Amino acid sequence: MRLTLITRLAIRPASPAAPQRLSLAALAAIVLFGAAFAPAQPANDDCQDAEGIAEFGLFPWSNVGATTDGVAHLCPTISRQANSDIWYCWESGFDGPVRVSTCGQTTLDTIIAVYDGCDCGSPLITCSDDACGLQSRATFNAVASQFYLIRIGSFSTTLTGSGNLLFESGILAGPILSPDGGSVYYMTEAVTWHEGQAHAESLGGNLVTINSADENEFVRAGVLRFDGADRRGWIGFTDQDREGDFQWISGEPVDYTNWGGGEPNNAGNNEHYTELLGGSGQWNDVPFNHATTRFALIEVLLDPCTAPGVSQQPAPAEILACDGDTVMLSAAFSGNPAPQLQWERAPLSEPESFIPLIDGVSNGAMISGAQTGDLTLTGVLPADTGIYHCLAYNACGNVYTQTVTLRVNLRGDMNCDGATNNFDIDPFVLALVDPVEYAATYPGCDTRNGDVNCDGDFNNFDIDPFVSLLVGGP
Ligand code: 2F8
Ligand code: CA
Repeated sequence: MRLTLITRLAIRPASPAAPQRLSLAALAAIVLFGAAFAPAQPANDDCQDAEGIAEFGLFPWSNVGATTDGVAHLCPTISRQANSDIWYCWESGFDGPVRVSTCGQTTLDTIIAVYDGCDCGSPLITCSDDACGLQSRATFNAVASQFYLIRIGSFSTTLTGSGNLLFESGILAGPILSPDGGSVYYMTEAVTWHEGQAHAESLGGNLVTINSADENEFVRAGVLRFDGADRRGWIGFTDQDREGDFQWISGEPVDYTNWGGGEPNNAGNNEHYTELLGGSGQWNDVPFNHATTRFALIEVLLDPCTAPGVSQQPAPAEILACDGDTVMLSAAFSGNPAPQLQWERAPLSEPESFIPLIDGVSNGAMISGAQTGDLTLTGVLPADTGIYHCLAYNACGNVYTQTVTLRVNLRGDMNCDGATNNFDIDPFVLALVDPVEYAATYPGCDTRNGDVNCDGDFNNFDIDPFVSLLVGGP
């Protein structure tokens, strides 16, 4: 503006009566006046000064006083500069389609562009000119914690203004569970069929595959017209690979079609993508970038619920431990959804009486992982002797692992009276020198109680540790 005034002043013929001094004074005054009242340049006028914003919500902006610094042409569909552009660096907190718009948020005729990253020069993802009157709305697939440059400008080369930038989920409907429970549907806004398919993939699915008249009607009435509004929607049916050979982008077999009369007709020789008409429910082939917005009808197949199965059994089936040992039992399971787990224990004398274990101290052993695949018993004692198994359960069923019988011997308790003391000396010697006589004298008693050094064998190497145990030595 100031330059324009100076230029006009310069080319205006000077009045012969006006001394040069006055012209200079006038010029200075105008320059000062202009400087005082020129609109301030927005702090985020230039790309490198993009303002950081995050998450969904409304963000006020003004491009009054902004200069134009972005590339001249945005999208192939908009042969127009985003004039007086200002910049934001938006961090997504969302995985999936996101809408950024000025719709209903300004009276200025806007253009919006979205770039993949906040480095100036990041590649363009998408842009929008008139999506809702003269205002703009761009929908793109965002990844949580990723950054995106957002550029807002005027369509006009002279007009600027202010308003809000609205970030919201691009999912307009859904998830909507299918009647058979096998999939969920979503609807997002999409300008092209390919953008719609990209939205679908970001949600883990595809543009919808329709396998029956019932599904066609459910998608038409329950998804495309979920709020009653009449629309047209993209479905995942395309002959992009071979003219006339329509296939589902999901790869599912073609077992149902609902073409309108005379369709598909490949009008103009470039109709390779299919729309579902919200009124009749019939299908029509159209170009991928059909000028009027088509909404993306998306289907995400749900994994079928499966009962748990044991993929790793705890082993071995018999464990002999010494008191004080750490014992680990590991199991793994299949199943969808992932099953919940619970280790249980039954006494040897009542092998059916399982009691769930919880993390903490039980029978003297420190227990952890009682509700995970890995049960750890730290510092086991004879009282931890028992039968162990793990229960896995989900909404579709349950399964038990095989059992593991754990025996924890009391070191040196050779007469099996539950204590280690001097009364164990004679049976200890007897067990070493005459195991048969020992078994006859102490029926049910296990010579492995004599494995005091806990090396897996009962032999002469256990004598010194046994003596130490009795006298309270190391
Ligand atoms: O008459 C059916 C015919 O109508 C239009 O073409 C004139 C449709 N094209 C678009 O909507 C772009 C055809 O797909 C449709 O077959
Ligand atoms: Ca057609």
